[in-house]
Amino acid sequence: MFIIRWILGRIILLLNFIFTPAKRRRSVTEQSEIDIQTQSLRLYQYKACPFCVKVRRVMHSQSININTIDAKQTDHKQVLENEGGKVQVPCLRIEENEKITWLYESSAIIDYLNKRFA
Ligand SMILES: N[C@@H](CCC(=O)N[C@@H](CS)C(=O)NCC(=O)O)C(=O)O
Repeated sequence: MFIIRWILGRIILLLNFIFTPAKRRRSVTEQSEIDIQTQSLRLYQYKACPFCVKVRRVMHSQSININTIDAKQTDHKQVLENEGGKVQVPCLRIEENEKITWLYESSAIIDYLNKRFA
């Protein structure tokens, strides 16, 4: 089972690499404004999870630079479970006005990114 999942993960990464979407181009000023806003976001993810790849592709195509956190690492996984509520990726940690929100579900994350940055 582990081997099959590992192979599927590599295929997903390969296809993602081959069909990398074009990156959105913004003016330097506009991009740096967005980069400032995205500093307060963290994406908890697994490298080869298809739902995480889906979110990362949107980030790439919209030139949204968000720090990614490897939730396979025990310490990060524990933070996700204790603070977010469950171990499920992708999960977007949003820090806004001293309030932290943990947004689960790839479609909800993509909606949020599109509404805020696209
Ligand atoms: N409906 C969710 C599905 C997410 C999902 O199933 N993620 C898997 C990884 S691909 C997960 O977090 N599983 C829990 C675990 O690995 O501990 C979404 O669209 O984000």
